[in-house]
Amino acid sequence: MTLTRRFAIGLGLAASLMGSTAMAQDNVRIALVAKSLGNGFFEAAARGAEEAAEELGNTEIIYTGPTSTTAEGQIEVINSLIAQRVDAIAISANDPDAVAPALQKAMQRGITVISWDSGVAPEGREMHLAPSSDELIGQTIIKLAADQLPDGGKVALLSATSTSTNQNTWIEEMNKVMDQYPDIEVVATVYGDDLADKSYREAQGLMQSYPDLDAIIAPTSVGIVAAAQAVQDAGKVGQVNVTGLGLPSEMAGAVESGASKSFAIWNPVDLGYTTAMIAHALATDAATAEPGAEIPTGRMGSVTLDEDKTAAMSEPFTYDASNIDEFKSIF
Ligand code: RAM
Repeated sequence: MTLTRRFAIGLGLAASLMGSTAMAQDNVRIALVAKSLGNGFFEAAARGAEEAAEELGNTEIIYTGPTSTTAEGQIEVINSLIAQRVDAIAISANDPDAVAPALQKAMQRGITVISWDSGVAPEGREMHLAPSSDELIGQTIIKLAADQLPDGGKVALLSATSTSTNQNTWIEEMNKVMDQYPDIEVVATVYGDDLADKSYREAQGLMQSYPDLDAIIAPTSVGIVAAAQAVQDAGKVGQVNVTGLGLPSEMAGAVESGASKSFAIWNPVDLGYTTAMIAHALATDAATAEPGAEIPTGRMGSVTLDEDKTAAMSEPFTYDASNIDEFKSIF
């Protein structure tokens, strides 16, 4: 090889390296932060975010989160994302307040910060995307239980973590309409922390403490599956109905066994897709997060921010034996 040729190859290599670096720098890097990894709900949302990235082009989704559902774990993740200088952080928070200072630091460094699914306190984010109206979700979870209890009965709540913004808000909204259900008594609220084994043990504990329990309402996709398994293992199918919020793909067995008569959820793929679209629009200054702003969201249309800079998506959909087969392969 001649010197000239070697030089030419060297130049070419340098140019292509520079080219790829420039391209990588041009990419809009959006971090989608889950409450924890290994949760099918967040994995489905990440699929939606990837779909948005493909449509947008030059966009990279960094799907990440702690291994356990703690605010401390999320703070570590946020700090590492700040160090990586991502363009946007979209987080489903394990605690609305504890993660706010780290997110404020991110915003100070010019990173777009939004919350989705489980909100961050207003000072820690530019806006929040809720999957549906909180009132509607709260009303839906108690109605699902009540519809199976025409003569009333005892129900217990199996939630996620005790600091989880979304579950706490939904339970609050549920409590506001309990006067419509005078024959239904909520006997306990326990926390499975969105961990399968803890949720399972908490469900077992509920059945032991309240042998005449009629229903477990789990407004968490992890808790509902664990509760249904606990009911099946305790031989209480037909006695304790498990309902709340879950994924058809994960609840198909529970509906088949009869442990769950019905449950609800919104489309997590659409939620992740919309989150990524919004994060991209804000990070590229195509939109600004301010009250009244209408932010375009690709195939989902657009969202409009309210006074708290929160937008809500569609209504939750109910799944039961009549339609679960249709949806179990989708999410
Ligand atoms: C779990 C998480 C998530 C919630 C769903 C319904 O996966 O707690 O935040 O939205 O359940």
